[in-house]
Amino acid sequence: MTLFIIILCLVLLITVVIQIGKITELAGEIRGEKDVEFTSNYWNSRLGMIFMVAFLILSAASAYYYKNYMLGYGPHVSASENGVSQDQLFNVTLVITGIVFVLTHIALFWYAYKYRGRAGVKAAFMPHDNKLEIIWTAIPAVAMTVLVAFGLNVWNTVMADVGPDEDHLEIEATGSQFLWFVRYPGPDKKLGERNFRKITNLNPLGQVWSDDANLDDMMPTEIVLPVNKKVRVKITSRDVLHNFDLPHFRVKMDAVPGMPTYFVFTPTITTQEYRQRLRNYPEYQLPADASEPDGPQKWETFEYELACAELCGKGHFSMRYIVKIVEEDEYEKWLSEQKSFYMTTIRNSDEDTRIGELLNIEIEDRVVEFNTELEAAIASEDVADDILVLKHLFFETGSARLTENSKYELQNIIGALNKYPSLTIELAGHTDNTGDAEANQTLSEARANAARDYLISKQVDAARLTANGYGQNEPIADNDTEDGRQQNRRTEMRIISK
Ligand SMILES: [Cu+2]
Repeated sequence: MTLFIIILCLVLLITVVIQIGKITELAGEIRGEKDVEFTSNYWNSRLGMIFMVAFLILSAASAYYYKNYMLGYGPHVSASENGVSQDQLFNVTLVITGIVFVLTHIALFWYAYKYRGRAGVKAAFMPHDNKLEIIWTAIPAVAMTVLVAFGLNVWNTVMADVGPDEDHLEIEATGSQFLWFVRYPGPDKKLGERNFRKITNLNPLGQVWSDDANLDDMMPTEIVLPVNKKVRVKITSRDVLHNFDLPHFRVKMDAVPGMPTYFVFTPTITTQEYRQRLRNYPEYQLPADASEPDGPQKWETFEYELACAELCGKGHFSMRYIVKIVEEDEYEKWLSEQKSFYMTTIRNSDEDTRIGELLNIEIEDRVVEFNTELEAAIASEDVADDILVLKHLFFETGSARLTENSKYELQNIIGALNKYPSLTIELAGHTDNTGDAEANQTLSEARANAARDYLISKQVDAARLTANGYGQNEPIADNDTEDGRQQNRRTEMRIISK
């Protein structure tokens, strides 16, 4: 029924329009049709001229009004090296096409005005004109050639890869519905191998754990980069097409599933410097949050950002990632605080394919940990600080046989003795209180001696080493709990003289 009424309404509407047309025609005939047409032409051509002027003025005015918001103008100079030439190319194109835009619009409306239909004037008939054809083909051809040549030159510079031995930082960005995974290579400066078949909830990039290069890779929650350092971003996608877009650096590249792409750029303005630039413009002196007029201003809260510039699905908008450009020393500090993804998330989980293995990365961590404690002890005046528990020195159960992995801890002691030539130490063995006290005493002595013997076998001067067993007499924790007993079964390195 509703449909019928709608159709009926439409039919009536069309009839009314046709009738109005007929009446207008009739009225024209009565008044003299030609006169009506010429009057209409006269007004249309004049109104067209007014429209043209208003249109050109408003176009220019709006561009001027918003200039401090647009990339490449006002405070938004390019924050990367490559962006400077891209902005230049854009401006040259804008000037050339801008001139053509203004001239063609003036010509369009001027001709409509000048050659409007008038009484007693007939249109000229122009069958063909070679000269005109040549002119209006040659001018755009030359303009296009100039623009394309300039553009190709910029393209080749911007898209150049890093040289084989060029100093640069390589990171990886993987687009996924709907977030970015950004991976840093860790101290080995190598990104580990990936295999999409290994992707799980815990391992979103499908990192292959048998590849040592993966073990120190990090996945921070923001991108931090040092200023004036060349960065190569390896861009991949896990599902659909995404686009890696850093507008302030004029960096933009598709993230294509199964086909890694890259972009090389050098940031030149730190986040702090960029904020200071914005600060000079009234547009950025407004409160960042309108409901908090006394809160921080827009320039203070500015952050560079990574966006996805491909409409990749309904959560597309959420693919925002903060990018911070900082000075070199601040970057080094930030980097040293980042943790390996494998060590924090995968190690000893169900997905760890290397459980039970002592990894190089762990050995290195232990070296750092040991040396930090040692240096604190050397620097300290307090005698209590001179006792270092050897946390990674172990013996087989009930015996004085050193476990295989204990050699790394003993190696740390050798390193300390080499570094500090006047250092002499005591190796102190301790047990918990389970079993016979006398047996514990003997075991602790045997263990301390085993550690000492090992060091002597590695060319350490025996005069710098003493070994003593303390049995169960010096607990550092409660012997009533398993955790406490474990802490009490220990070997210490006691500094005798520094
Ligand atoms: Cu996306």
